[in-house]
Amino acid sequence: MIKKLALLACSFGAVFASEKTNILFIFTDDHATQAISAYGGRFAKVAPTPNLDRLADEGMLFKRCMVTNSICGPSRATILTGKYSHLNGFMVNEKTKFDGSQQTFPKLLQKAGYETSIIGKWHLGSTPTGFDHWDILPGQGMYYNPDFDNAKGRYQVEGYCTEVVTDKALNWLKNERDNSKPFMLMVQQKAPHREWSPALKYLNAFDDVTMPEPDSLFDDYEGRGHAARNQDMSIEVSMELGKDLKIKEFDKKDQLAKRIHKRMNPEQLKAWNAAYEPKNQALLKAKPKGKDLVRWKYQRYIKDYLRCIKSVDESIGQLLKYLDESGLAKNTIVIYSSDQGFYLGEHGWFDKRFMYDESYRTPLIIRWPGHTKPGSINSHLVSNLDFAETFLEVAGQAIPEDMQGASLVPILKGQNPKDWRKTHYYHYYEFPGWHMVQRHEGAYDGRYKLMYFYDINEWELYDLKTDPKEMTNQFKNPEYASVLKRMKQELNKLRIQHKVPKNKIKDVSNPSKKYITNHKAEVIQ
Ligand code: SGN
Ligand code: CA
Repeated sequence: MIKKLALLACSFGAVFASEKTNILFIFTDDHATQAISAYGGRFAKVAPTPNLDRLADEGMLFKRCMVTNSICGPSRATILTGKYSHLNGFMVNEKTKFDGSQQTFPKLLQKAGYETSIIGKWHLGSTPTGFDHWDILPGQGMYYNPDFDNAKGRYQVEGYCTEVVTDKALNWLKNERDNSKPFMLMVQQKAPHREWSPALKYLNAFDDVTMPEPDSLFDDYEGRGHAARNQDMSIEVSMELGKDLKIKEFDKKDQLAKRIHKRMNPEQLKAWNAAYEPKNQALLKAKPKGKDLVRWKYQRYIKDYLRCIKSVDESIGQLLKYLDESGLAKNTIVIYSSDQGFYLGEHGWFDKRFMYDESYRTPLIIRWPGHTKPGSINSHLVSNLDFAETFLEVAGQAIPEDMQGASLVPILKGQNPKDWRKTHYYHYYEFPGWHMVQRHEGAYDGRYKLMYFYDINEWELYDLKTDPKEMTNQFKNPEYASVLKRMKQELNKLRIQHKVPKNKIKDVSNPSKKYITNHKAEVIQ
């Protein structure tokens, strides 16, 4: 009888807040799993992630969360819709606007009586739909004294972006939300996106540490194809000493001035200069060349990146603390993820886009008290394609037929669903574009990965068991003939299953833009 009444109440839109699970989705931009201690990668000992590690200790860490398309807007559109880029229409950054009239999980949660809110980076071009509250960074957003857009217009807030977004999220939770409703809050940080600008208080963190280098920092791409060779994302050539590495003497395009110096008040600028100037002057005096300069760039890059992570992690700590203090923790599922992974020097790179492991894999850590066994580690092939479905099931809602992923709820409850995907489909579309990564699609089964760069008609096949760093393309190796045949069949099956258009999708990027920024590595004279 009670159940019936509750159902009746639900069908009229009224929901008992205490019965529904709240959803806190914490999302960052470009956070690689290598930079989270709990993932145990190269930086396990130095990554400043005690709060993320705590979340993993209290929940489930997914080792194989693969993205559908390793780039910002498309990843966000996949999460909102539970659909691949070719069906949600958002295939590349910048040129397209997200069609907000389509079905999204926040809209479905609203119908189920949830109050929905998004704070921070949105990066989908259009005005958010499906949110009762939105307060977003325009475009990529700025690290220092960021602008925000909300229903009333644009305004600026003084402070460091990660902290400002966290304060806004805490304020919404404490003072602004409707306590009679369950909530779904998306806290979306800009950090640790390029140009990796840290909070002033952390500018000198890691000064005494030498960051471990990846084996492939000086990769010669032997054994790979033209796509890996001809990208524009190497630390050596593409990473700028000015904007990226914060040396004003190299700020030829005025980007350092525009993004950082001119946004700061005199006090902030003074603190910023006090931290960077002595280190910069030492470099200009030492004039390292060749590999030594690449090594210096790598150290500055990784330190700034991890300094950004310090604030991200601190923010997570504050949010978890509030959930504890308010008593909300036990009835709130907390999800941590990022829009994709990132190269932290592997293959000599920064940025993402490729289906190679470091940018194809994204962090996913979920704490769901009373449902998920603390400290569990999962290896199922899951995806950002599954997030919408998961949130809907957590909220007790039906999952629409046209969503293409599957709810993670059974996995979170410790089950081993027999029909879980055995292969995952990937497709990247942005060429020509930033960093000049060829368009490609591919299939991955947890061990073998088949990639097809269709515009240059080149295939690559990797065996991640024997070659986890993907250094040797086995496509032409006869020993892999049967694997290749099977993976090609899998790719075809996935294309049909996910309704990928048969004809090659026309170039959807913006060819009028000149993307290659540097053709030669900068030198310090
Ligand atoms: C900017 C960055 C690129 C980055 C894209 C996409 N350049 O254009 O390095 O790949 O964003 O990033 S920057 O000089 O402006 O920092 S994404 O996160 O939006 O996909
Ligand atoms: Ca990103």
